Amino acid sequence: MLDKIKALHAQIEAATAANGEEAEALRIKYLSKKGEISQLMADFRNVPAEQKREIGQAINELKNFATERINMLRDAAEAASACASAAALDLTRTPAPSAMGTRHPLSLVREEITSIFRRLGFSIADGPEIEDDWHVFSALNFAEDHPARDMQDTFFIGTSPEVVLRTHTSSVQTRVMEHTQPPIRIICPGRVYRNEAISARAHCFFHQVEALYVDRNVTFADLRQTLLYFAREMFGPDTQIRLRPSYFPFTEPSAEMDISCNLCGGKGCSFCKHTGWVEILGCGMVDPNVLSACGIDPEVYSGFALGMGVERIANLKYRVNDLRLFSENDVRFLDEFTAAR
Ligand code: 2NL
Repeated sequence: MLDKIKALHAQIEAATAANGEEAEALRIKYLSKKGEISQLMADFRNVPAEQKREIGQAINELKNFATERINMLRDAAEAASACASAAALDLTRTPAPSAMGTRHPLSLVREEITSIFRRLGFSIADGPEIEDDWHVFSALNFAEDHPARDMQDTFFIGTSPEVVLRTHTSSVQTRVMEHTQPPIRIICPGRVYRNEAISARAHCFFHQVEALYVDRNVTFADLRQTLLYFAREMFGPDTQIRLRPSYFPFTEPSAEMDISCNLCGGKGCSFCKHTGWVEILGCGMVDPNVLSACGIDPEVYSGFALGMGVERIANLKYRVNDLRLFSENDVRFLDEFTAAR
């Protein structure tokens, strides 16, 4: 019997397996219920008592050896076949395209506006969307009975003290002026809220970018040149601007800026209602009352400010004329901006 065990040991030591099936065949031949080693165990009953110890040990060792060796052959065969199929891969093939997200058009436009102003030395300022009456209205020279203070226009979320959702990002600028002495050169992008019924042309929230520059000797000429630079960076070097007198409580004098229609180049088309001009923003010299309210001496300093709606600029740049598209997040709409990413 010991000879048989030795012979099996030699056989198993010499065995090879080219693949998983051959390794499995070896397992069946030696280790299964009817395999050679099980057979030895069955014959073990007839071994004389004085040899049982020696032969029992030898069978056990053979079984352990066979298990280890056949497992090793199986693992090696599997690893080899994995390598072979990897070698069959074409590593130069173009990868399958994966779906990529897109930037939201309002983010694209906001970043374009802020980067133009950053090149002029403006830094970005941020502030709360939930505001108090003073930072949104009183500090900005709104009369006590101004219609914007009405529930019809403003979302009130608390009284005494009055807490509102900001209706413009000017509140960020009043906060900065309150705590900083000039020179101040800031740009304030952000979401603002108005109490309006939602339609293609109005929404209860929209996005604004406002700019503020306060220093000694800031003049309307500085404002005009800043506006011209902005318009040409944003809409192309041939863009013309014009300023029309207007009114805001917080600026004096105030103006609205038009640019030469970026669709027809100023010749007149249906987009500019055949005027050759389209309105893009409001601006003016900061009212001395606003500077005083924020603790800046209007006898020493002057400033200009401007504000624009991001949706309005996106409308001009991308011809999106229904405001609701910007907040519905329909992927068919958002996917149109893949190229602009
Ligand atoms: C518009 C017009 C404007 C301002 C915003 C401003 C801010 C301070 C002081 C004075 Cl702290 N003015 N901002 C000035 C003029 C116009 O926005 O049509 N926005 C969408």
